[in-house]
Amino acid sequence: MKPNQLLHPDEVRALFSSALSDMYKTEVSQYGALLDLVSDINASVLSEDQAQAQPLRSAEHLKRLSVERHGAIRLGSAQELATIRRLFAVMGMRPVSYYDLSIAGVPVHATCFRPTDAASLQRNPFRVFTSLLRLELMGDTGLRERAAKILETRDIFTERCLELIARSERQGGLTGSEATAFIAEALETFRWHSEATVGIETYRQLRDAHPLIADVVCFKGPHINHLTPRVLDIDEAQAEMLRRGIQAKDAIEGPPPRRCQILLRQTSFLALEEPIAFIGEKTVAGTHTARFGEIEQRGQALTRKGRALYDQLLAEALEHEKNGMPRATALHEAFRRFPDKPEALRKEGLAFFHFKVNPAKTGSAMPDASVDGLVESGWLVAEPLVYEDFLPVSAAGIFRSNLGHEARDRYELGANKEAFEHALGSAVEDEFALYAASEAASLADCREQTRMAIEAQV
Ligand code: OOG
Ligand code: NI
Repeated sequence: MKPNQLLHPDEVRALFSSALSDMYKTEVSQYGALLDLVSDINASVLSEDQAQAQPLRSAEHLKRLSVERHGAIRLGSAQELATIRRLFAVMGMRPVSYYDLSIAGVPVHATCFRPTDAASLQRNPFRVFTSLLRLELMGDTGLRERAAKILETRDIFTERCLELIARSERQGGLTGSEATAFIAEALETFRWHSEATVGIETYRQLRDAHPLIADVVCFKGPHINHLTPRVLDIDEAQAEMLRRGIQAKDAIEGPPPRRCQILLRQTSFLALEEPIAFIGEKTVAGTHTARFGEIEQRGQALTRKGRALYDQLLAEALEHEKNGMPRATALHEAFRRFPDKPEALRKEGLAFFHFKVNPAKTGSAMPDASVDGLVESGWLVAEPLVYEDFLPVSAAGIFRSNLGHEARDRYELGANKEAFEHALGSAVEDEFALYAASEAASLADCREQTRMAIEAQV
């Protein structure tokens, strides 16, 4: 490669994701143990469960699975969010979806930065759940103003990082050596700091208001708080965590176990209590809990209609749970009404698919039939399209189980997508539109392939 040739953003993202994973391994030893556990389970699923393994067997998909991670950070100000958007853009990651967690008593709203086109997702699907603290939800105005003042004085990006972001924007990318420098500088933003920027009294007051506020406000930067590998069998992962002495949270978030996996199921182990030096009139030793481990299993993306049904059934299950039914039974009961066969998901328009031409049929003209007709006559193979996003109720459950904070009621002020997008400096993308476009592109590819095969014969 020529020294001044620009690297593809997918390449920068793959390098960054791997560097972040290496840094986190040295910071949190349990993370390494989690990666081992997940790779053991994935290997055994791939060798034993043919049905699950089939669509994942292709070399492409396996490559993606072995590097697949998501992380999470929590930011304190509009300025920080706007700059992180520019930082992630260098790596081809764009903000998708708006998540309001105030409904679950967590004073943040969020988006997910991720690659959006199929080829980039395939190369490296690294994504970061990025939340912004909503100080306006704090009742105590005095404390709110103090928190805002503390946040105003910090700069979570290095000078050099800001320069390289601007350079990438000017040049339309970074060269290999610039990308190496950029990754090293960007890692500084995600690094853990064992020294707080405030004294222990301030920390305690903020933590009493909400542990999340203390986590965001009292440190030099938005330390990455978990990195999550993707597992193929989360029930097995949950059992194995307990067998290996990892203290997993008591229930898996998301849909119940099913034949056709949908959306996202997640479990985590509890946050670590870590030593911190609090800098006041004199330095005081204390602790802070923020970082935890998480594992996820990704299923099929749902259409708007499918998602509405999911939300409705989940709400019903939570209602049963409130009335004393165990979570697993409540989910099982409620989700009886969610079809669990690929044909039903497709025919009822509940889920998105990736279509492929059946290799046995290439070379003859594809009939001009409906998609259902083409699948039924064996022309098209419908594979599930992977869900690439997050679920707000699950995310709130993950937040809560790791903040050591009792569930509180929703905040009075509800969602405020406009304020979030204003802070971000752009609109967030609509996940449903992205899945629909991806499905449509796969169909267009199928038509193009059969057309070309026939032309080649003539
Ligand atoms: C983010 C929690 C949400 C997920 O996977 O849903 C999340 C956080 O604790 O900052 O990571
Ligand atoms: Ni997570």
